[in-house]
Amino acid sequence: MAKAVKSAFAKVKPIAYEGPDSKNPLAFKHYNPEEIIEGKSMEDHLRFSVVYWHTFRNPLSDPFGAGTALRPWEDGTDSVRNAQNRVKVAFEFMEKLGAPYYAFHDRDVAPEGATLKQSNRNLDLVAKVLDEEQERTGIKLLWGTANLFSHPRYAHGAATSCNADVFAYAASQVKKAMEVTHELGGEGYTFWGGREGYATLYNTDMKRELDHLARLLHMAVDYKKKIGFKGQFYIEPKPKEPTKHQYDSDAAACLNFLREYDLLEHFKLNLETNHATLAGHTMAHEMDVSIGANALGSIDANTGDALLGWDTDQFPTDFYLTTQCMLAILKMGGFTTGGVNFDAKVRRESFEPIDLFHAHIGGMDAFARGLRIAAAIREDGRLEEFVKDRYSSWDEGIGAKIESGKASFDDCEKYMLKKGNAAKNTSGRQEYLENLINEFI
Ligand code: XUL
Ligand code: CO
Repeated sequence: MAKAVKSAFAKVKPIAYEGPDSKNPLAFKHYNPEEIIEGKSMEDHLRFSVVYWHTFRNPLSDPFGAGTALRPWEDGTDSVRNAQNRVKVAFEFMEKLGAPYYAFHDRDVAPEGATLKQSNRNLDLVAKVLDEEQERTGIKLLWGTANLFSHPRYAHGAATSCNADVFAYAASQVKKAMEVTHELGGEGYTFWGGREGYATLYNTDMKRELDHLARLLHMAVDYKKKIGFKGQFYIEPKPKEPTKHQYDSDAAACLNFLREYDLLEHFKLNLETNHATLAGHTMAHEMDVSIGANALGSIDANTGDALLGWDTDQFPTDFYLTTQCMLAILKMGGFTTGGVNFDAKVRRESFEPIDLFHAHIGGMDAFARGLRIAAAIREDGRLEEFVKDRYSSWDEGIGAKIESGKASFDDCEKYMLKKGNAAKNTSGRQEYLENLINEFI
């Protein structure tokens, strides 16, 4: 039985901003929540969120060995009581860290029961403690979601399963997860593809599976209206893992799917860095694609490893990456419902509870530094000016006529016959621009 833990992190004081010269590993060097940047506090720009699944449920196992995580507050059972106790530990951690938000899957916070009814009851019992702890600390729910991929029933997918009963189970699970997210005042609800994809086309009716996925999302849209949930729905792209081909493979594929099935007005995207790189894109690319469709909602902040080809979900520490993310977020005018959600895990070798603090402090500092750098680049203005200038031929003359739809093929030909040849190109100046960015890093 779990000991009623008074304090799981008794030796850790609330993490404070001590500035870039501090040598204290349990202090922020860059994240200064109240500091105003571009008219808004750092806290409001970044809206940091801790994920329940990696930070409190990941045993740190890998395909070659058992979990290494030392979590002294765990009693080793999958009981509701242990789950309720863990909630208190989680909130102590988040409170000391100073994270304003968290995110969870239904099955991270409460154990799965033998039946749907039991699972729902377990979730209610734990959600009660989540509610109390949110109330006590002021920490809010960024988004909730349902785990539709761990249980063996989901081996062939959930909404895209060949087994209609599995769809019905998944729909019931999403219904309950949405209700709990709503009760806890969640600002969003995420649909990550889980096992919605295929392992081989020999056994797959892809069109039928995609129709079913859209059906589940339409049901969710209807139910959202029914219960009056005002949070934002997100789709989270990922190209592979666990399936060979995930249907929500990247931002462009998700946007196309949402448009095709008349769902675009109801969803935004939750982009994850390691998913972008698995898809062969940079995070900046995925963010730009989404911003172009007015569909960037939130980000799962992590990073992969350049030498490992899988979803390592490491904490982000690279200032170039966080600068690019923050340039995109500032460009879109900031988050509304979304935030910087650390869908990241400590590595198997970092198994002590204190490593959870080091990891989050590093990620928060990296994003705070990225925010400062991005704001400085914007204030300097040379980067923006360069891009503006690069397209200046579109601001007048034939360019303006084409852009506004007032020029036909005939007009283009007439213009070019008279001019004889196109104006000379100018250099793209990539090296100059890379040097310019380095001035700020
Ligand atoms: C899996 C992943 C998920 C989603 C939520 O790669 O990113 O944790 O963020 O289901
Ligand atoms: Co994620």
